[in-house]
Amino acid sequence: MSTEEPISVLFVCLGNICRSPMAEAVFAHTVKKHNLQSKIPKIDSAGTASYHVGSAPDSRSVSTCKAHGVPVKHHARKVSKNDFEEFDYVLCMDESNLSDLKSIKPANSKAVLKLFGEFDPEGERIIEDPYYGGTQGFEHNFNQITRASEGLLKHLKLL
Ligand code: WE7
Repeated sequence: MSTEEPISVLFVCLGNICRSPMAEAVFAHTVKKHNLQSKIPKIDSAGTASYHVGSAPDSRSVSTCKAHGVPVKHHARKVSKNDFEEFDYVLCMDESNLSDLKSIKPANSKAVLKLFGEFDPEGERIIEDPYYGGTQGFEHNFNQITRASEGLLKHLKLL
């Protein structure tokens, strides 16, 4: 019998419509693939900006995920102080997200706040904003997120 506590993970980007819902979907799909849902039962995403709250993910994120057999279902929400109590890991995409989150994180929060790209075995630390670029940016994000998802599970000693 396992004695470890279940782990919860929150992914964060700017608007919560491109990178973080993709990360949520890909990581959840990876967790399911390895039958680890009982170890990581809570996976969500949020944005640092309120601009898109309530919106569905960007159609380019949805089609990139769909092309790789990964379902996406999310509505944008804004990250809150409380997320730092609710989640063990708060993983973001770029240095701007990281600096915004550092200013929100309560001093007593034990959440691990990091760039998701820190878990990429290829060492690509920044998952860049694809919003004003072409579809290849989304494809590149998808590949980074796929590698970092497996890397995170290895870090957690679940693979
Ligand atoms: C983005 C974005 C992204 C940039 N998703 N938006 Cl226009 C705007 C204004 C405030 C907040 C948001 Cl979220 C948005 C729409 C959504 N990934 N990236 N905007 C972006 C990129 C480079 C320079 C400036 C911005 C606003």
